[in-house]
Amino acid sequence: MPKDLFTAPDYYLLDELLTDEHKLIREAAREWVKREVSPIIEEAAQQAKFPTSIVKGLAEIGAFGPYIPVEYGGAGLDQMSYGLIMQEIERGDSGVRSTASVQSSLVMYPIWKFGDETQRQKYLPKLASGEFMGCFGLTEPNHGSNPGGMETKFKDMGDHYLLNGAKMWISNAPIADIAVVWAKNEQGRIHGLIVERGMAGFSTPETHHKWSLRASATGELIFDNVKVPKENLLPNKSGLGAPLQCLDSARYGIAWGAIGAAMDCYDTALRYAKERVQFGKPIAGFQLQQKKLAEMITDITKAQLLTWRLGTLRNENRATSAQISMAKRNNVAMALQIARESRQILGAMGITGDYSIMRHMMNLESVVTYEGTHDIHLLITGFDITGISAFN
Ligand code: TGC
Ligand code: FAD
Repeated sequence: MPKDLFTAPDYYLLDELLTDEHKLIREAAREWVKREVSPIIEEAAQQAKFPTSIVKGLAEIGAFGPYIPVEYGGAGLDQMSYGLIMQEIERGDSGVRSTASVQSSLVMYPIWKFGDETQRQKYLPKLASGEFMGCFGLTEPNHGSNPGGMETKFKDMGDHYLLNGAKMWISNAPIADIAVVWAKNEQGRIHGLIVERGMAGFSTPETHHKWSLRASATGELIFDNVKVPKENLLPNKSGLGAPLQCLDSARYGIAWGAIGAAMDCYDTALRYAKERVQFGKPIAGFQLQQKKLAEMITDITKAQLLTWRLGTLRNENRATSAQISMAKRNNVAMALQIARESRQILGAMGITGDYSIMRHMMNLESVVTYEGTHDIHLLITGFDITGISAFN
């Protein structure tokens, strides 16, 4: 892979809206991605291998629990900083951002928000340092967009719970030390349970042959009469709203992350278009290519503004779930469109691993599906503005 020459576009001078601390945090993440991710990520994706070497660095730049309080090992940062870190990581690769999203928003967040003090002390510092990796089991073979129908269940056996069922499409599953698993009790109420690797009857087979997120490990979670200690139930929130609240935090990070992937594709295509000569002049001089590039920077700028405002609302604890859905949906679709257009600007070179664009494009096919599909987020907006649910 050629040297990473990334320069971030800031067409509307949005840096002026950030504090010096935000810019320092972003620069640290940006430099780390250039140094540690860019040189190895293409090979990891080609080999379909999660690059374990990056775990320590992710912890060091604060990507594991950016907003989790320092007393639990988190970085104690605000929501804008969290977003900026996700943007920079996904500029490198959506799969690496997935690893960080899952660890932070889908594992540390529920333990912090819905766990008791013993659970927080036991797990959060180890997750923040990367000593423990976690995963989040909501989706099942028969229940993706409709997680409320889940079949995974647990039974109260007096001194422990007995867990049975299966989850699939679980990011980090093959490398996880713990899993936050959503399952129904005998009354049909959804609860979160912490399942640890090594518990008898618990296995995490890897999902192979993905054309997308190849540098992220995906797998199943199988529970065959797993005895889960009672102290591993998250006591402070139950019902479908609990996992959905975690998803709000992760979807917010994805809204930022998608901008990173889009910026990388745009920056690569712009540089290439200025250098590639056809018919005696750089292809950047042809109107059709300028249209593509001009529309890209317009769409990136709109997404940056949307997301900056969402970050401000999140910092004030005023962002609604529907606002987060709108940003996740808009920004991922925007990034996917930019990846496709950028790929065309590079012609045949665009399909090779010499450039990051095709990898981003394939990754974004997962990002547009997970954490709520493009269509589901549209229906969430539809529900929000009409008051009528079109889900069922
Ligand atoms: P519905 O009846 O609307 O809601 C059930 C309860 O949940 C509450 N609620 C929320 N609470 C917090 N945050 C949200 N975003 C919430 N949305 C809804 C709601 O108020 C209600 O509470 P209560 O007290 O009245 O019971 O639920 P529904 O069954 O009709 O479904 C709604 C729907 C379709 C929007 C939801 O289920 C959904 O979002 N589906 C998409 C599923 C999804 O996003 N799965 C993601 C799996 S994890 C993943 O993909 C990780 S990839 C990570 C990576 O690699 O980066
Ligand atoms: P389905 O729900 O079967 O949907 C199929 C199609 O039907 C979609 O286009 C959808 O929009 C549409 N559709 C469904 N319902 C409606 C409706 N009511 N109205 C209109 N259209 C509808 N899950 C986890 O729990 N944890 C993870 O860590 C995780 N990581 C993932 C990693 C990867 C790489 C991928 C690809 C997925 C991951 N997922 C994870 C699962 C992901 O969240 C689901 O794939 C997603 O929620 C969609 O579910 P589904 O694939 O079963 O699609």
